Amino acid sequence: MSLGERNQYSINDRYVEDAGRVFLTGVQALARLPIQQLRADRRRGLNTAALLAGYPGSPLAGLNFEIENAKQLVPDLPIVHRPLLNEEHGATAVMGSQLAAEQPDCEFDGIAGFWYGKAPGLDRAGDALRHAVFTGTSRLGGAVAIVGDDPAAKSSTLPSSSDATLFDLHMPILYPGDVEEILTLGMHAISLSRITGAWTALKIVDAVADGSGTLDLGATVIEPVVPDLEIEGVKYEHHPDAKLLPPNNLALERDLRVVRSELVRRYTVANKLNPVIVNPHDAWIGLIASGFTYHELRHALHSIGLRTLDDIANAGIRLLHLQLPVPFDPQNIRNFSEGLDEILVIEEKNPTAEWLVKDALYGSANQPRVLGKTRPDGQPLMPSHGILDADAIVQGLFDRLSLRVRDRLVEPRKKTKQRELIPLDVTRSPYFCSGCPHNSSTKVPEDSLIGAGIGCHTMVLLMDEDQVGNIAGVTAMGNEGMQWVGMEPFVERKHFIQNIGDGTYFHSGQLAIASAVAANSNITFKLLYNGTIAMTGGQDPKGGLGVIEITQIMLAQGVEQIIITTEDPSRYKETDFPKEVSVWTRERIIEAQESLAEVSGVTVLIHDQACAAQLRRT
Ligand SMILES: Cc1ncc(C[n+]2csc(CCOP(=O)(O)OP(=O)(O)O)c2C)c(N)n1
Ligand code: SF4
Repeated sequence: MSLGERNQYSINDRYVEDAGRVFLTGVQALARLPIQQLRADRRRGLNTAALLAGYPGSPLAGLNFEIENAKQLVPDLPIVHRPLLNEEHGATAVMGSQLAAEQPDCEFDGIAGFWYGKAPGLDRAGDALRHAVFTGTSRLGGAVAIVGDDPAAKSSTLPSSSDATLFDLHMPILYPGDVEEILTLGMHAISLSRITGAWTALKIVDAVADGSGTLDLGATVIEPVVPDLEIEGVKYEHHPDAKLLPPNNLALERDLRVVRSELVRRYTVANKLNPVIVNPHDAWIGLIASGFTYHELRHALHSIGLRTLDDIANAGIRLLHLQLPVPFDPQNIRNFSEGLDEILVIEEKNPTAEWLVKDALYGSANQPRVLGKTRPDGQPLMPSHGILDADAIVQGLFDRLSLRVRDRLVEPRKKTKQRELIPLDVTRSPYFCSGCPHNSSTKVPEDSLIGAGIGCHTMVLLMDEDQVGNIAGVTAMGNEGMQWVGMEPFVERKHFIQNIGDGTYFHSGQLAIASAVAANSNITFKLLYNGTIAMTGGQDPKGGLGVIEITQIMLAQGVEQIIITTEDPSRYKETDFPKEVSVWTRERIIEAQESLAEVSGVTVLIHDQACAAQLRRT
């Protein structure tokens, strides 16, 4: 039924309905996934539940908010959302959801577990996820890591692509390229995890998370094919096992590398997850791409005149769409390569698939030339940095195709010449919101050396030294101040000021303060207490505490002295604090830092002022 044919359409249909056309963003499709899975389970007579856990400040553009919205619309479904203090805690909670099904008092047949986080969260949670992967998943539960990649670093300190990390974590990667594929591949991710006992990963790039589309829900229903599960004469069924000491952990390793990975291969083949889209009998070149990059490749082909699948076939191109790019079936690649002169692998950042293709073909007769990041003469072909969109793909693609079918191609459109910019009297770089507490809190005494922290206040990197001090750069979240521990013994300067947001403090930063005490460091942490995880959309920090409680923890950890600066000192009573803590008006923030710099050891300035954007929202 089309949207127009319906008498009424409600935006809630995207979560409530099971059939018909709905409009969804990528993030909404992710929030719909557990609903769709539990409904499919109920149709099969299964009494399953779902757990979603992660760090709310590591959202895929507000996934945590969307999960809450979706949950409320389906009160009949047992969906539990547990935003936690940081990413590794979320990963371990999802591991627990798989262990729950092994307990005799478990109330459900299985729990579908979803971990969510951005690429830095994946890096951070690596150890926790590795433990969860070894432990494995339950037959009617399943565990999926939803990983947000930001290849152009639009909202991150570093550009990211998680393929190599996920590969190393032994997680098969399913890579959707649009909203519909989020649902189909998301359903496969759960099914694959249940059948094989392996954790699976859904790689979501920002363009797909932020994208949107209207789709027919019927097209997202999958009927998974269960492959042959017999290994060494026995039908395999994984039982999650977290007794991770020898000899059990070694048995689990064998099981993971030998058995579960083989079942993943069989599932991929049985469910035709890596289809050959175009296969002309006279193909001379093969193109391989995945997810968002596959769709961008199709745009690039379109822009040089190969608009339809027939055009592509007539140019002698064989086209492979890897929906599960890692690990793929080597035989699949060997079949694909038959009769080809050349294979071009188009993937962002690391040449992970390119290496796997070469590995699959190594030693086979008449193997085609495999290209990806470089041309045969070693010159760059496909960029290994930044975002790999159609514009970035098209020239290299055109050059390779021109070798044989130049007459069928249209010259790539030259980039329009950059228009000359008229110089303005005023230039404006990104800046804090009006009324932002960081306007006051980032003021520093002259000649200070400052560590920037993660959060809105990272923008000090873009600001004048006169205003925010000499910035020594930024660290990974939770490591604030540790760069000074490594610098301090080797420089004449005796003191350092480190900015740290309260969201970061509760996530992991409090350990950095304890580490600085352990290292006898001479440092002032400036805790920018704005009451929210502001930069990622204004989430509540989980495990958050008030200023008074924080001062108690810090003093117990060995912090020497604390000054609280605030616009309203009457907020606190003198009796709230011991003698090491004092409350000053925010106008004295520079004097406060000068005073703390005179104290040897670790000192803290807590700037207590709410996020202005959050105040406007509430
Ligand atoms: C390990 C990790 N997880 C998540 C993020 C995403 N992230 C970027 S900024 C930020 C917010 C930090 O909040 P807070 O420390 O309170 O500073 P504010 O934005 O409020 O100034 C987060 C969570 C990250 N960079 N690293
Ligand atoms: S969102 Fe809040 S903390 Fe971030 S710049 Fe705006 S007012 Fe400041």
